[in-house]
Amino acid sequence: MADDAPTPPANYPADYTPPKVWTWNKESGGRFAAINRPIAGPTSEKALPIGKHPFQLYSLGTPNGVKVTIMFEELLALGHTGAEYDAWLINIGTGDQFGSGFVDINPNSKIPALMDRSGPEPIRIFESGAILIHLAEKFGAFLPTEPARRAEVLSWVMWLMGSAPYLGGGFGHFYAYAPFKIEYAIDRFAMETKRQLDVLDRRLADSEYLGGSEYTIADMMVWPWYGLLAKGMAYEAGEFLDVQSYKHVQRWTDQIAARPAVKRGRIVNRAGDNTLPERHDASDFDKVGKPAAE
Ligand SMILES: N[C@@H](CCC(=O)N[C@@H](CS)C(=O)NCC(=O)O)C(=O)O
Repeated sequence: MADDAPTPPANYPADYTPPKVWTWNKESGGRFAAINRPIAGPTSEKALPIGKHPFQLYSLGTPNGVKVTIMFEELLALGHTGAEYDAWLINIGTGDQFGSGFVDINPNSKIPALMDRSGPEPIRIFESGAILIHLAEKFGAFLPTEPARRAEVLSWVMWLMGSAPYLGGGFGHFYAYAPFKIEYAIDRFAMETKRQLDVLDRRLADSEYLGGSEYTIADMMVWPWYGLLAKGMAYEAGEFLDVQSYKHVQRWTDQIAARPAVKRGRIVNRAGDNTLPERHDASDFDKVGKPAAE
């Protein structure tokens, strides 16, 4: 190295170099350390409950879970009575996602997971994007059939599946959940998150919804992540990311938040005031004391 070359920054811990082969010899630290592990598969025998409706959803009201409850509530609001569903709570903090019954539906041990029991043979579906596409195709709703419009919607659906892990697993993890702050990691993922917000902002400057002039599964996929981020409701990072400057994202976020089905869907599988930890009937919303009028 030349004498005037800048000194490279220290690793953290300063004496750390990655070993030849990584081994799981300690908890990683951070908010979700207790449920992180480097192997898949069930850790306990645990059957899942089955309710009375054609669709059995096993989930939690996180941004990934909310996509599906919004879709069900939107379908029901359109009059698709065949979209009635039971929503069961999967507590990922206590490891419900590693029970054998859940792993049978989702070998990836993550919510949301859906059993479609409406036909002669039950169908399992995991990955929120696959679930929304399955429901959209089944009910012929929220996914255009005309090739160009359909391609646009599916492009945004896949954009979300590829982008959200940078927001949640990247920015959210290092900004809010990691046991200490690492400037390099926060800078890297803040830059990417802002770039993604700008992608959405430019699209929404030209188009009322992500897929075009109609509300579709693309909006239902993206809103729970980037809409909540835009309102400062994710990672307490509104000011840090200057979310107010994304004006078109703000307009679209408010428009979708005002939909009655979205208001219902976002309180399902959550604990706390004015929420429904489980949902087994449309009348369950009355118990919350805040039924959203159509
Ligand atoms: N790509 C998946 C992501 C699902 C996901 O990450 N779910 C999280 C909650 S938001 C989870 O279940 N985490 C539990 C774990 O990692 O053990 C999807 O869209 O369905």
